[in-house]
Amino acid sequence: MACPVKPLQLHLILLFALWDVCSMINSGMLFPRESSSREIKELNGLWSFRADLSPNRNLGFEQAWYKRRLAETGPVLDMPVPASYNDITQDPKLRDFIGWVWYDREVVVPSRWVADKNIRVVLRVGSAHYYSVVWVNGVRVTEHDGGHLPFEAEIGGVLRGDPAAPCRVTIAVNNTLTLQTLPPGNIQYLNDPARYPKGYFVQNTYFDFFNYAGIHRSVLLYTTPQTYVNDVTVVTDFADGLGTIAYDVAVAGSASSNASLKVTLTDGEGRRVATATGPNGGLKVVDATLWWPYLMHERPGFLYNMEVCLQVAGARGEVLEDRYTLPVGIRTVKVTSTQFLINDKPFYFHGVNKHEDSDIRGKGFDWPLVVKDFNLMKWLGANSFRTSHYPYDEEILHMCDRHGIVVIDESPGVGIRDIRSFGNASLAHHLEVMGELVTRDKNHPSVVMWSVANEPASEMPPAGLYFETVIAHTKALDPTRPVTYVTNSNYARDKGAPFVDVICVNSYLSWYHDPGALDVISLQLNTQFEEWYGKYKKPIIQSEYGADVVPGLHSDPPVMFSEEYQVMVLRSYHEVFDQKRKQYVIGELIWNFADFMTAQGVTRVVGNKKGIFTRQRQPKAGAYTLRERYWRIANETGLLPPWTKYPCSQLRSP
Ligand code: BDP
Repeated sequence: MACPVKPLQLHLILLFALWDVCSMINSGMLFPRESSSREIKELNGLWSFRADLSPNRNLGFEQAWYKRRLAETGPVLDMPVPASYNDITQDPKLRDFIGWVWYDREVVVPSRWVADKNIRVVLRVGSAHYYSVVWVNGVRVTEHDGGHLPFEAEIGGVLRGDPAAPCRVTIAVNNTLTLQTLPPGNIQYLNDPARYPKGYFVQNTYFDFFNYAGIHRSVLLYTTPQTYVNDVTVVTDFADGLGTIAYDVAVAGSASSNASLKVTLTDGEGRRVATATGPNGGLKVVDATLWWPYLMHERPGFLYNMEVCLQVAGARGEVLEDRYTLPVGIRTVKVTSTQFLINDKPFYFHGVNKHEDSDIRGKGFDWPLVVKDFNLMKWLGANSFRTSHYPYDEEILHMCDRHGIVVIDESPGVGIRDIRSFGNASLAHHLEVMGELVTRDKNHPSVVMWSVANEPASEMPPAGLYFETVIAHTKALDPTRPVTYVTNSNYARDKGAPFVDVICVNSYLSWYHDPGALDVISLQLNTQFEEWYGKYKKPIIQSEYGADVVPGLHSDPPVMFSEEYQVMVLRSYHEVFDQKRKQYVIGELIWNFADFMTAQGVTRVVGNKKGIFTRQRQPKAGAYTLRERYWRIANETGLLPPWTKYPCSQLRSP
């Protein structure tokens, strides 16, 4: 007879397994937080700005604009940070500009930060699109390839070089895309002198959103001690009411080998619930409160606080400390051949696809917009969204953690459609981006799945090996979450589908296919699901569907672009979802939450109009259809707090 494993032994085995996982996940880039040992100074506001309009866009480097104040080398504009620069002025040249733009500003740095050699001063840029080079007082401190993830540099050494000098930060940003960037693009010179002026070029892209550029997220300075908490990784689990948090702390700095570490977990009321010592280990939480999605449980988004306290002895025997607090949600994610399980309970994604996009700001982070969008998602009864088609600001993920909004976290791998974008250089960059993304977002309980790409040319021969490699790499970085990419191709030719955990499929029936033919949706959607499931036996999310609406346009019988037509498309899809969600369809994400700006083209009327909200966040008729449905599903499947029970009498039909 097999020797029974006692519960305690089981937990130890589990914890050891989780520690292994923790140590596999990448290191670095903790979200900056204030603590007794860390200070933050935001550099948001007005910066000086100039686009380099020279023919080769290289004048700024040739004349070394970073060596002096930008205002001393030519005319400058006021430019808000964070914001895209494109829609800030009346100048069409700036809206459509391609090449280097230059930002600078001076910062008053507290003299204590410079005088105290035990302080590290870090300059952090939340994101700048696409390629950035950063100087402090004319010294190049870092550069970064990629438009949607943070980068930073320690600048204490530069500041101490001349403590009397003001701290001038210069950032040059270039939005040129190549076949090896993510997303890819290419510059095409139009050389016909009869049709185009000399040197005329355009940037071709293979994605459907405006290539907004500039410094899109917060720029800040933060401090840490010289020996500091460089990274924290947590992996959570639970069994029989006992929650487990396996943690791994990476310490950096000269005295890191002598550091001692204490980890303290507190609950929402600040009560201490578990402690541990050492750089890695496990916390056990008796009667753990789990992290649950919005509308799945009475208490969604529960977070503990895990404080890491690092101590080292200073030169004079004094104790030097670093403290960093990470919010932690205890939850598990699993996938079967027909279900997506959160905390071992089936989870159905009833949500949206979004963009970081709004009037004037473009892709610039904006708190009022973020909070409004969360209120709208809650109003709608949405429990999830996909970060189509690039990683969003980390503040948004913190909101998701706190509100229980589930996230499919997507890389900027959108529009990989040219065969040359499947080469080694592209692959190497894609792996690097997945590393940066997982490093940044690995601890967010709201993030339940990685999406490595959207609608790549997955039928092309190199796609199989390419995506097998990217997906395997992502799973090696984070074995705790499923991985997908979002497809739109014919299932029979999809080379990457064997490697994903969940099939995410986009389709625009009665729109791009059979325009106007609402009566084919049911049959075609049914065929789509049966074929994908029949071939791969994996759960399926309808990751995009929808129809453009010019708000206020009405037509009965419905015609394309009218509010009624969008409603009919949605209802036709919903009928099929309702049959298939009893089997293997695990979610539906509308395309799109709100109208958004695109490049100009004959199929776009001042942007993509498939939003259920306008770009100004006013509901179209489709929003009410979706709201009625999402609340009905939530009432059927969730355990709702009494105050969220949706009174059906208030539902408005279009
Ligand atoms: C899908 C793309 C999305 C587009 C959408 C559309 O994934 O980025 O915006 O089509 O055309 O295929 O509206």
